[in-house]
Amino acid sequence: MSGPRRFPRIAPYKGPAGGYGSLRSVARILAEEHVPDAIVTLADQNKPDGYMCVSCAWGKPAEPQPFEYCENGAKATAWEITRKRVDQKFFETHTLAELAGWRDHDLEVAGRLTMPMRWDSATDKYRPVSWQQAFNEIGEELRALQDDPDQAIFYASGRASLEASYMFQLLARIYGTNNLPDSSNMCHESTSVALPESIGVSVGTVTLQDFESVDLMLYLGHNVATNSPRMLHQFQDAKKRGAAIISINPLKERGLQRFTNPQSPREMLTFSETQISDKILQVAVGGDIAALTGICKALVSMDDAAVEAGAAGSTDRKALLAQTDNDAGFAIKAAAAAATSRRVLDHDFIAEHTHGFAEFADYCRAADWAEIAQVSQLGRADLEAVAVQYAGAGKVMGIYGMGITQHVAGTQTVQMLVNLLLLRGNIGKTGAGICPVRGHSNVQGQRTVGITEKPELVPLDRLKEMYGFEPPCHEGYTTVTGCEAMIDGRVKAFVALGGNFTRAAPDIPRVEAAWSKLRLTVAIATKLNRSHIVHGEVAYLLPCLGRIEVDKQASGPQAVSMESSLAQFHGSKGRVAPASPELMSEPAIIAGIALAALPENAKVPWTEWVGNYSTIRHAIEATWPATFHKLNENMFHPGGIERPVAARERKWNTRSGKANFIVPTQMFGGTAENYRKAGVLQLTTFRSNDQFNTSIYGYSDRFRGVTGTRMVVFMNAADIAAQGFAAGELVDLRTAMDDGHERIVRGLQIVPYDIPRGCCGAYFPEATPLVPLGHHDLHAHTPAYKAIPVEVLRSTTVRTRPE
Ligand SMILES: Nc1nc2c(c(=O)[nH]1)N[C@H]1C(S)=C(S)[C@@H](COP(=O)(O)OP(=O)(O)OC[C@H]3O[C@@H](n4cnc5c(=O)[nH]c(N)nc54)[C@H](O)[C@@H]3O)O[C@H]1N2
Ligand SMILES: Nc1nc2c(c(=O)[nH]1)N[C@H]1C(S)=C(S)[C@@H](COP(=O)(O)OP(=O)(O)OC[C@H]3O[C@@H](n4cnc5c(=O)[nH]c(N)nc54)[C@H](O)[C@@H]3O)O[C@H]1N2
Ligand SMILES: [Mo]
Repeated sequence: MSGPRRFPRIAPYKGPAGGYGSLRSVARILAEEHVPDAIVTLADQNKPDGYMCVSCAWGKPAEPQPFEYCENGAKATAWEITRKRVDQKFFETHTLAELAGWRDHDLEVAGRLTMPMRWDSATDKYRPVSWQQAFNEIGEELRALQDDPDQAIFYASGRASLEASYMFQLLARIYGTNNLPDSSNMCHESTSVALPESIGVSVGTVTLQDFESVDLMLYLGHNVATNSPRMLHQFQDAKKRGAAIISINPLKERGLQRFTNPQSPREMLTFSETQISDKILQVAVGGDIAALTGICKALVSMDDAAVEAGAAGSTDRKALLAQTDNDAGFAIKAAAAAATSRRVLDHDFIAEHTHGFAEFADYCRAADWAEIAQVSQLGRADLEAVAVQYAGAGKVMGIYGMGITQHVAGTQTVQMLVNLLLLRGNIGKTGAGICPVRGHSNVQGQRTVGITEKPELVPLDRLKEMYGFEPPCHEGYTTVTGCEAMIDGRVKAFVALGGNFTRAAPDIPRVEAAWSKLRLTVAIATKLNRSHIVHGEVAYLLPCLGRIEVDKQASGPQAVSMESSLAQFHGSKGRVAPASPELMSEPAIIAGIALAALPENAKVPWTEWVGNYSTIRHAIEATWPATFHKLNENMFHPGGIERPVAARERKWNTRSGKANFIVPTQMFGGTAENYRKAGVLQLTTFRSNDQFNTSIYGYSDRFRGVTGTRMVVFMNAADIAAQGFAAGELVDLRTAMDDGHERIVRGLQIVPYDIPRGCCGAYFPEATPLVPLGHHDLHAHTPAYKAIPVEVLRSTTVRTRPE
């Protein structure tokens, strides 16, 4: 085992996001992974003719920076092209029972998987198996379940290319199931359910160019410096142009505060920083609907005041100001001042393009300021000030991440943000729009090429016509319903195209227990992780090429394509030698399983596809001709191929034919159970700066000042004192929800932190055992990894070693 052996160090970080801290951190990981020369490789990252970063999904500009990568993109690259290997000897040395005691970090840092393996029950070790034998046996296992194909789940983590993903969904559907959950189910599914209802598209409407003219960015629930650092360039440029950013986040994340561009010699040498947020509103965890309601309420009352002013004879401004002085506060005054000349809301847009405004405005008028303040923990004056700034900005974006989507009311929160944008026509206008920041580098694209449990999102008729089979038309499992089915014993087989399902899904102990009872687990993966150590009765480990590696097939080196968060398709060419000569590409592995598991079907050219990926792209184009136009021809075009997004053109593919205002049904984003009960805190789980989801790179969350451990809970000093604890003390967290299962995470060290009272934070996946499976978004089924009611208990754990 490797990894830090220092005891934890907790001390506030004084540097900006980016800057020298970023360079040091990159240098450290390149050294640890033995790839000091990776700098040469990195020069190609996110370039029009290079490879697309395996970290986040942020857009790739037509005119890239000299180095279009960030600290965490460089870490992700080093993690993939590491010189360390998990070879036959590694598995000869360690039983799985022994590996079960290793930390997530230790498993992955061991290096790249090198050869196909099958678990051997006699020795409790993974043993080498030939590719063909693995395919044949997997095929046989899957065929044995064919009488009810819904016994198998085909999961995809959002990294695989459009080409591999297209083949994977076809494999599942020809097999007979729509059980195609992907990491999106745990991530932005709330977006994918919310936006079609609100504006008729499932993706954001903002392009990179829009950042060149935006006036105001409302930025909610996303940690830019850690999770999409390249976005800081757009933020910085916009700020320098005079645009404003208002952040709504329980934490004052460093990237919301200050940034030094590590690629700018001038900024580095002069230690100059850009202030990113003009204002950070520290909303309570789960308080966003309330906060957005407050802003909308202020706007509606400003607009109502304008109407009144007009009716009262708009010349008498002074009298109106005097009249409002006593009661309604300064926002109304501002409105009154403006009222003589114009309304606050964009009524032309509302009349022509939207539906449901009257009801929404009534909801806002009726909303109670006291409740808004209580749930959001934000002052009325602060929310009114945002409303005034919003009303004065021509072009506004709503940008958001997991702090918004991973809630019981996640879908409603996204729709509430859209409501706010619609009030002033901020959708379908240059420089404005809704901007969900997606996670995995191709998670959006996987949905676009059919990886979804919802059959209505896929042109089944086209698939039937092209491939001559009867596609299943009943809904498949989401992540949550899939876990329930596993726990109930209805699911027997799990085929994973990447990812680390048992660490990513909620309720880890229950899911792990069900996982180890599966008949078959198949992992197509680059690195060893917990989901391979906990395994089914029959288990295969199929190591694949990463995207940065050269992928040589019959017709020569292949390229792949993907879709960014900003709905652009990009090509990607691998450039380093494969980690092992025995690796296969993801398309080749999927084809191998398909040929072994499915009945013969000459209409599906699996082998031809593997020989030449451009033929897969032709098939993708033929399946979705309106979305994929000239994918092969233009995928290396600088800036990528822009995917048509109807809402950008103010074409609303909704049932009403308009953009819909949607009234939320609850003010708090979590559950009512134990909300505001004495001693109960709302826990939010999030990433450190030293991980990619379940891949733990190291133990330094630099920006939050936590080094050497991940077993911490961030708490407000007043809550620590009120509950009789002390900073640095070890505590246990217990979920305060009663569904017959006790959920405890033991031995977390208290870190006093600037987080609203009644809330606390901890790292994903260490705190995930606290998330009940039943605690999920009401509409989208996204697990609610944020706003989990927990109690803090005195711990019986004694720290014997770090972590
Ligand atoms: N380096 C790196 N990059 C990544 C990833 C990674 O792990 N490492 N993961 C990728 C993936 S798959 C994804 S989905 C994204 C995730 O990127 P983020 O969306 O940033 O995800 P989290 O780390 O969960 O951080 C959530 C943020 O929301 C805030 N928050 C928590 N609760 C609330 C709330 O109730 N309301 C509001 N307004 N804010 C809240 C937290 O303080 C935190 O700043 O990043 C992607 N990029
Ligand atoms: N508590 C809590 N839980 C969460 C979240 C949270 O905020 N809080 N966030 C959720 C979110 S947003 C997401 S997206 C999920 C993430 O869930 P997943 O996508 O399932 O998990 P990852 O950690 O990204 O998967 C890492 C593994 O992917 C494999 N891998 C890496 N690169 C490749 C590749 O190129 N090909 C293949 N085939 N395999 C590869 C490696 O084996 C690695 O171990 O977790 C969710 N879980
Ligand atoms: Mo994600």
